[in-house]
Amino acid sequence: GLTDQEWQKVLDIWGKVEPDLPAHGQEVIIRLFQNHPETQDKFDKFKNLKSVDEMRNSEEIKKHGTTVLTALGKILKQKGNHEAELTPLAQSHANKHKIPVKYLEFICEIIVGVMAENQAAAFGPDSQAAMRKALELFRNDMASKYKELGFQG
Ligand code: HE5
Repeated sequence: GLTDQEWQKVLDIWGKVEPDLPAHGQEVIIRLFQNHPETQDKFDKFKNLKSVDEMRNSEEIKKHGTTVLTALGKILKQKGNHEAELTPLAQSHANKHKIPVKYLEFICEIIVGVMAENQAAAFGPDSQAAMRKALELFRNDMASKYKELGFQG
């Protein structure tokens, strides 16, 4: 788990991201599709978007990015006691959307990267390390749920 100090760092930096969630979310999804094109195939809605320009102009991408980061923020705020928030997410991502753990790794790394660019001053090495730990905990717990559900993600 994380120490109280580490959670403090995670929630401090998240507080800086939150006012600008749609911009961060949009960037995260676009970068996920650019860096890992196979992830785009999981989205029926977004499969047809070819260029970065088209992605930037898609309100749906911005909306989905906001949805993803809102869900993640709710989980982070539980400071590890996120069972109630995680369960429905694991169920839908395992059973319905079929999102491998590897894709969760991709998106988490991109989230850290986008935060580092947009919040350079506030997101120092110790904050980055704390955020990485929190995201690792999230992924590990998702992976355990996947296993329970029989999804070899
Ligand atoms: O599952 C839902 O609610 C419990 C539906 C809305 C939702 C989706 C859908 C939410 C809240 C999240 N995702 C959240 C979330 C947090 C982690 C970091 N996601 Zn999600 N997703 C949804 C992730 C990570 C992640 C990685 C990848 C490749 N996710 C995906 C893919 C994905 C897909 C395909 C969908 C459903 C399609 C959709 O809503 O398209 C607009």
